[in-house]
Amino acid sequence: MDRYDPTRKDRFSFGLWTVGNPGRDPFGGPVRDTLAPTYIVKKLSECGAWGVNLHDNDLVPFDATAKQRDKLVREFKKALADHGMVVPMATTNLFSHPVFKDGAFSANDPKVRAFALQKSMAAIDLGAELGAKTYVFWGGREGSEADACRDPRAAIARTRDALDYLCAYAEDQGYGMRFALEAKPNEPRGDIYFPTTGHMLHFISTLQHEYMVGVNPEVAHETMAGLSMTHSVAQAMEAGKLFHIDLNGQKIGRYDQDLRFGSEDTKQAFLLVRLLEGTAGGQKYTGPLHFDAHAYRTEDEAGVWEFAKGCMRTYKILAARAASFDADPAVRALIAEQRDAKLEPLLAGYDRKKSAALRKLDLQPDRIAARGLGYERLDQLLIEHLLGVHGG
Ligand code: DIG
Ligand code: MN
Ligand code: MN
Repeated sequence: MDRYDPTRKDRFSFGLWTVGNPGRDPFGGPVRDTLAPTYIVKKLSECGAWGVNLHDNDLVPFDATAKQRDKLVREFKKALADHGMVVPMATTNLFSHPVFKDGAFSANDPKVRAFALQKSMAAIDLGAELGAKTYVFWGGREGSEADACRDPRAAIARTRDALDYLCAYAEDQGYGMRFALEAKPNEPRGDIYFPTTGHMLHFISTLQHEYMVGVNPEVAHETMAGLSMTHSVAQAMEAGKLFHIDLNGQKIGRYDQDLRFGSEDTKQAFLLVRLLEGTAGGQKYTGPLHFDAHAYRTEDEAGVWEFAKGCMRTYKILAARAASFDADPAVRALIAEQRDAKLEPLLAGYDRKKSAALRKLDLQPDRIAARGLGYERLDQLLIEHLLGVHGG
């Protein structure tokens, strides 16, 4: 045991599909046995995780009878209780069955859209029964290759209709759930609608129940779009819309790798953890820390649990490094230099007095331009804290 070993209070969670990933990929079949959901609960608990998430069909097979469904749910609930685990988040698989080959909520065929609503309501019922308070929508098939197949505005309108419908359903049932929309730019569709967290944040503002809808940004997906995950998450936090987060690792310019958290761009992972943990003094994220990732295809089952422990340990190590970075007096001094307590009040909240005072200032732009900002020193300190040269 050391200080980086995960505990329940760290709020780490994994989807059944993550550690249960059998290692198949578009070019090869599974390399690992399928793991039973109750076994996954036991093993995640032993690894120190707090929660386990699921798509409906991760637990209940697509063609299960009501009786089979109830038995599976009963056994799963017992495993959760036996191993002290919770279900923070649930979601619907609207992408595996061929019926969704042209999308689910945005599909041209209204029978497909009807089936997607039916399946989502049943899955929301399951999530509520398991205690999930966050419900994620990832529209993996909501997109196109032959883009003339539908007006993209129709896709937006249909998705809005579906989410307004399902928000009303969840409220009508009194589930007390919040919805979190997850963006991805492409894969498995050539282009996916609502490709980034920014697109989702605008879309949420057009929903009837926008107060109960937020986002679930994923590291790999924002990175695939060539964006800063940290900036996407910061905008979601600033809007009060970071309802959930999918943590993993990703190399830019690749397919969705869903790698172990922190295993690729460690500096970006550090900056993301620093933002989430609020070590620089800002608001802290207090929701589930979900690792939507899976072990390398090279791994056996033992490797899967090493993967899970690595996700959580790296998060805690980066959190400790961020705390030591922001406690470093040299860092605080460099960041403090950017402030001007006298001038800043004049820059927001227009009124005539303020603007008259502002316009009178002799700001001397050339003198300002000549000043060095010390960011090389600041970033070098970040690298040195990250590499363990400073701090605990
Ligand atoms: C993929 O990134 C998606 C699906 O795995 C799931 O619907 C969602 C929840 O984490 N992420
Ligand atoms: Mn992904
Ligand atoms: Mn995800």
